[in-house]
Amino acid sequence: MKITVLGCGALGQLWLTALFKKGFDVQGWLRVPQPYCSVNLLELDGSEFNQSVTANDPDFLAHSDLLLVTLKAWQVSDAVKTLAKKLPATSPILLIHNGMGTVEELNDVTQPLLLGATTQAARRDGNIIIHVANGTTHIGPAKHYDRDYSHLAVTLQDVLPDVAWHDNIHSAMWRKLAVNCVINPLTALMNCPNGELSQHLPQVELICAEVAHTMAREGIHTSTENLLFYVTQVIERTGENISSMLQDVRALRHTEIDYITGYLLRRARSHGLSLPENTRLYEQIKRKESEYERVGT
Ligand code: KPL
Repeated sequence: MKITVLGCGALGQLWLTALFKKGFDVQGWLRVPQPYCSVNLLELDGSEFNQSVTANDPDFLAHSDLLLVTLKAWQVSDAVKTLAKKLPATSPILLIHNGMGTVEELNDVTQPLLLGATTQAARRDGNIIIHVANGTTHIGPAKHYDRDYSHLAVTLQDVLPDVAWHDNIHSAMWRKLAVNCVINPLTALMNCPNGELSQHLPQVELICAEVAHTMAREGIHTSTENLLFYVTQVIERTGENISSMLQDVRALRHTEIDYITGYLLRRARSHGLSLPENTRLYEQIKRKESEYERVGT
């Protein structure tokens, strides 16, 4: 099985390593084309994986059975549209990123789209990627397809466990969205590790209530208590983590806010709902981003 991994950041290198070690024919795809991408991963058992992997080979792409996309949400649409022109029409594209809304941007893509939400944790430290914690990757079809792709979960489970298949992935995506709507903007604004949010539970609850309200309108069964319980568990389990949004803000990079809180607000608006707490957080992050993006241009 030939697999192209689009995006060679922390999550991309984690998958490239796992796929390579299992003997898959794999290549990376970098934004700035290069014939090889260097994969340097510090694994959970303390061992290091250093390997140069083929990259940006259009012929390899044209024969790939799967395109695994590990880019940031805001990079997905342009990059996938370009690669989809060369990928076989029947090869699925699996999108694993924070937030939602990229599927709507990829309406013209003919390949089947699969969505993934993961709790695998990896971060960059200089030139090395550290696999911080194992987790579960939930995957499933973005739309209804006549063909069944659940065999992919079986294949990927053997590569980087755990991988779970969902015929209806949307509730898993929304639960992850709830986590990101709470942890990402709050930690980015308070400049703190995830665990510190356990001291701000009233605000966490307000955000969860607004997400639960919107989810109910989307037809997804949940409650504020249920989301609050789930989100506080993630806050505890990832207590030492610096969230991806805080990392982006510290590095003066564009954040995924438009696909996290922004997506939530767009869905809420379509149901005639207003979400004051999430709107405030969204505006604060956009303001922060525009301050450094204006300076950078
Ligand atoms: O997904 C994450 C992120 O940082 O983007 C969480 C789950 C919040 C872990 O830090």
